[in-house]
Amino acid sequence: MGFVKYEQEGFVGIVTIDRPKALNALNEEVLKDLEAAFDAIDLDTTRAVVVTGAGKSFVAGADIGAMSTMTAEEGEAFGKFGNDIFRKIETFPLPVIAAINGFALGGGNELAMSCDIRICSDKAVFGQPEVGLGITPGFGGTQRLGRIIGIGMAKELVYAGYNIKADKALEVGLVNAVYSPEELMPAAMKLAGKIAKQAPIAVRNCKKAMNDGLQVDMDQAIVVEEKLFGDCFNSEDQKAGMKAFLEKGKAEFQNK
Ligand code: CO8
Repeated sequence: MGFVKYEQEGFVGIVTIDRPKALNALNEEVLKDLEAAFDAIDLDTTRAVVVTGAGKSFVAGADIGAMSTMTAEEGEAFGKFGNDIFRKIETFPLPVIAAINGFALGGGNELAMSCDIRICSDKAVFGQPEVGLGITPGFGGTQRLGRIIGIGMAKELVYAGYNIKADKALEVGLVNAVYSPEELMPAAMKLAGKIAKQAPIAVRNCKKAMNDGLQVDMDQAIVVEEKLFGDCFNSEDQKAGMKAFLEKGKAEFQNK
């Protein structure tokens, strides 16, 4: 995992894209390392994950040098390669927080959007500049941006290809909060820590219910929720959480 670092602090995993010389641009190797980092996460001992970038960039996009000589078939295959990994992150059983420390352009914004929650530093810059390179977004940008910020603003950003700063990203709902660079990781860890204190099976079921429900109509979506709600009652943590409430205490959840 040369281009991706993994650290664990308590129940929180920290994945850092680490190719600062190229502003953490995503080539096949970086993407493979990113996938390997997620594959290695221990679901018994981890309850939330934070993704960030080393240096002044989150991820400045897919590697333009690597893409520059691709054929149509190779381009499609590279798109699928990245999409499969980003979909793995989007459907990863645990909540994933993107702590966006700098440039989140093209594939970088797409990586951030495959995470559940985005927070950023006031130095962050977002955009889908692909049309300026003669391509469409290829790691989910044409699909996720409209779902997150609404299709009207998404079309403006994708067609015009201009970048936006952190304050605008907050205004359009691309990020939930903006911090100074020094405050960003502590804020990400605090939020991850709050998530990690909740009943882990319930949190995982919430993620699955919210993600899966978005794929189907409301009648089916409600059934998705009912099943995952019901499933929580198989857990010891449901019993512990409710017992603690009734006894005016606080449960220490066991992820069981
Ligand atoms: N790919 C490859 N190298 C990159 C990339 C990138 N996306 N971004 C930066 N780098 C490299 C630069 O080439 C430079 O390398 P070197 O030092 O060897 O010259 C180094 O990183 C530092 O970059 P700069 O000197 O340009 O740094 P600045 O601070 O002056 O500028 C910017 C920073 C504004 C971020 C600038 O680097 C930039 O515009 N980068 C490109 C951003 C971009 O267009 N990203 C979108 C790429 S397309 C994409 O992501 C499509 C995703 C879907 C793919 C689907 C596959 C088919």
